[in-house]
Amino acid sequence: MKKTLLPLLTVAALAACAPTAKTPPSATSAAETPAIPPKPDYRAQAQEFLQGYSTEYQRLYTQSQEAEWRSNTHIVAGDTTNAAATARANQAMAAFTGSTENIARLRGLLEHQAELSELQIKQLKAALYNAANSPQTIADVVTRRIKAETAQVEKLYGFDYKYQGKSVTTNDIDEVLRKEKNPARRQAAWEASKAIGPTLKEGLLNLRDLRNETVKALGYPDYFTYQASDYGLTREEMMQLVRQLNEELRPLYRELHTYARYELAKKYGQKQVPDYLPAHWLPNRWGQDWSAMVDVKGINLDAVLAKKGAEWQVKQAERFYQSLGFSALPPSFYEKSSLYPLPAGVNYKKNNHASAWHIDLENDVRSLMSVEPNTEWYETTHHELGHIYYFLTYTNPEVPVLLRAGANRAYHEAMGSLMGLAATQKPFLVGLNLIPATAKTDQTQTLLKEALNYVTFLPFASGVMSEWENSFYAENLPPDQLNAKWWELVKKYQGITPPTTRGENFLDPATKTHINDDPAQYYDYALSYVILFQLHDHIARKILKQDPHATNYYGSKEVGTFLADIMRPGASKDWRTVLKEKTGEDLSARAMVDYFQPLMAYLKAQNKGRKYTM
Ligand code: X8Z
Ligand code: ZN
Repeated sequence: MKKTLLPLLTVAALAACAPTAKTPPSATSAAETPAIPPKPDYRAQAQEFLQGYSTEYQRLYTQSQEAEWRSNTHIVAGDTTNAAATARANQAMAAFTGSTENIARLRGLLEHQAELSELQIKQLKAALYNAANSPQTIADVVTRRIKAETAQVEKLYGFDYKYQGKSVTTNDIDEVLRKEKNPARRQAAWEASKAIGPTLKEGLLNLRDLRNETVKALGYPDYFTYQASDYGLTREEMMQLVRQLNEELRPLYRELHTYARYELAKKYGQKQVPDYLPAHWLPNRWGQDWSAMVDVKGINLDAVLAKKGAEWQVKQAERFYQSLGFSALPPSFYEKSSLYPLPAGVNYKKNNHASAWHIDLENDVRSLMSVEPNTEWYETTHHELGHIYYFLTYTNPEVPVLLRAGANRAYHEAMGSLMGLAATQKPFLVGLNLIPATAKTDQTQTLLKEALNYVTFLPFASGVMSEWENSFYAENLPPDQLNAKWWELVKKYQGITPPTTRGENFLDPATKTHINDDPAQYYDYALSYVILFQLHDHIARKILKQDPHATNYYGSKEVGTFLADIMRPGASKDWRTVLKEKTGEDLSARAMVDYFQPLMAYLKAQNKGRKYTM
């Protein structure tokens, strides 16, 4: 999802819960003792304030998103028109959300929480959280940050990747990493993908200072703490949570790591099995998803999708959501989205990373993707439509504009990833006639392929990414240790090493788009995977009464209702309450660990006699 600012507010719901003010007695006769001044009606005041605030917020948010959309879909080298317009729109937004007057009003009203409704308090807090990202007491810092952010995005998505002397897209590089067997060509592609890093270094260091300085004005010690506070957690609590998740998945990861080292050494004809996985051996630029390593006989989804085409994938994902009872996407989704790679020869570029946008916090929803017909984009399409259906579902009169967001950010990421998992399970594929019912498939290989996707992701997301950003923002990681720290973490958590020494002349973390434009919140994805398996476990066992490893959600209105009930309140309901009510559990890796447990025995047998290095 595009995670810029938080949502805003509609007022119908509030109006319903705000009691009418008792009219105070007005005139007093001169002879009487002076009347006690009427007690202020804070609920009515908050209501009035929120109404005006939300209308303006929504207007400015829409303008900012429209400008950002243009900046992300039409990047013309050397042309700063879009960047300037985006910076202007974002500054207007910042001037409003961070205005001294608004901050004072928000704080003033929050001093009377006892007299406000829960929904009002939530909205006021959301507005104050937004204010902390743009406090106008330090307007010059905010202005510089907005300019620096816009410039960084242009650099990031305007970069000309070169492989074998030719300009290539990141889709092209990813394809080489998924398919190429020659280690030298793999290494060249991997290195090509990292060439962008150094170009982003100065901008990123500047952004660190500006982001940290911005949030300090409202009392957050650093930007990482600010982002974690959106979950109601301190930085330390967030780090403790992600470290714990990582620990819980570690035994399984250790087996997968050992398995992959030996299998890939065989595949690339290497006699010596390395202790750590060479980064360029893996089918992903960051080693965050290894699933392309394994082909499951009988389920060659890539081949099926290649025949169906990219557009079919998007429509099929929509049909899946519709089958659960969600509406068809609004026609404007197809008219305004940018779903496929740009045609060859155009003189502009676009953001190459998938995202979903809630442009006006109403029904103008769009996705920015470069969908190609393959399994990775098939899952990503389901992921992005998850965001889109979340947007559409909490766009309802009960949810004030300021609370049109996920129960937390991880829920927003979980919905579509859950559907992506469901859309690859065998009974689902058979039900859609994508594979024959008679196809003989190996359950263990299927589970292995899934583990190489979901389990291998955790050390990257909760380990490398979260630890690096924590260190970068909160521990002031020195500029001459940025890459060293990255590779130290990659070795420790993922057990991966680079093909050659990566000194400080490189900046490999910056090759991950989120480091630049979705900062200090990558743990969202780690948490989302954990939530995803909690939801899936509940759906499979309690709703569908199916084995979680072999489900078919298609057409189940009950599953649709379950998911829509989570989506509908947006951020107006506490995320812990939602999970407890819907699954009976607190946040935990229990379901994820259980799901992959059957693989342990297989991997241990495969790895018998092999050297473990982690
Ligand atoms: O960034 C994304 C989505 C967009 S919200 C495609 N994901 C993470 C990534 O690509 O690094 C989905 C899973 C992990
Ligand atoms: Zn997402």
